[in-house]
Amino acid sequence: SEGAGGGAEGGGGGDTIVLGFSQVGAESGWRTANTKSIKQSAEDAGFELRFSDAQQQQENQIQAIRSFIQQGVDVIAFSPVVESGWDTVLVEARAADIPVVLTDRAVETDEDDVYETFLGSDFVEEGRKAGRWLVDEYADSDEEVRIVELQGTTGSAPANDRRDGFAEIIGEDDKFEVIASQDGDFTRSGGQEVMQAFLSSHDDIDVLYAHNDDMALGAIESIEAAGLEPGEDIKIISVDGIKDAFQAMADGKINVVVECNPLLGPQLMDLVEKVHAGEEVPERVKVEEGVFTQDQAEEELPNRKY
Ligand code: GYE
Repeated sequence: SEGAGGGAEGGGGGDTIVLGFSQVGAESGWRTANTKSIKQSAEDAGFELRFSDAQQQQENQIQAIRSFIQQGVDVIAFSPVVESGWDTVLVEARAADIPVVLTDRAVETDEDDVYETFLGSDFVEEGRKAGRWLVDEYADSDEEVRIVELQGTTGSAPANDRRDGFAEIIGEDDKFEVIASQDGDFTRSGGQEVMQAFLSSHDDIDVLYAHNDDMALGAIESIEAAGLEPGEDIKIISVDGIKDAFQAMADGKINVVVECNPLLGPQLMDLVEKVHAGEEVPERVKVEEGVFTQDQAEEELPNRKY
């Protein structure tokens, strides 16, 4: 009854769980795979999904969440584009008694009990994995290693955490220096443009650390356009593990990819069902992930699911 209507009393009370989901956008291969996984899993679970794409704007997400509250959906899930600025709308959801599940990215909040659980990767650990690869790679050299960093969206959890985890590890040895670090917004075009700028202001870049594959792939275009060999003249570390990045790794253009799994749909639907039923769920649910290097790329490529 109430479930399918989509009117002001669209949610709660019907048999079908109505899930409002606010997605960040469609900025990367990771995100596309994540959206697909969420849509497919909602369908498989028999939920009614109300899906909203925020085009990477926080105000669009806040608007979508308010609209879900007004519709009276059963559960709200969202992937917060940035970490801060959510308190008001989260308090509104709490006041409406609608459970909230954070997916993929975390929030910073001073409020208690404004979300049930956070399902997502450990981005600090991903940054550390990137740093550990680099420390290993240069273990036999005392020379300075000059690094440029393509950061994800400013203020987003993965950008903050991947920066911090990486800095923590390379900070143990003075020879590593991040000579430039800038926001490429997790997009190919962002990566391409910022890398071009890096290349025009520095002629001695040893390593690129890109916070995601799309930016790394965009940067490769700029590196090649500058007459340099990606993976050789400039070593490239990336995060996510989309197929295109594995292809680039098999081609020798990316050196290492730290995996970040976007296929969160099944776990998310499981958590949604539980919070809807009022069951206890862990406050934090992490995703298991690996690290892949060039020698594994060819063999791993056909196994990649995103
Ligand atoms: O790494 C990037 C995407 O939040 C983990 O967002 C996600 C990140 C992912 O745009 O490709």
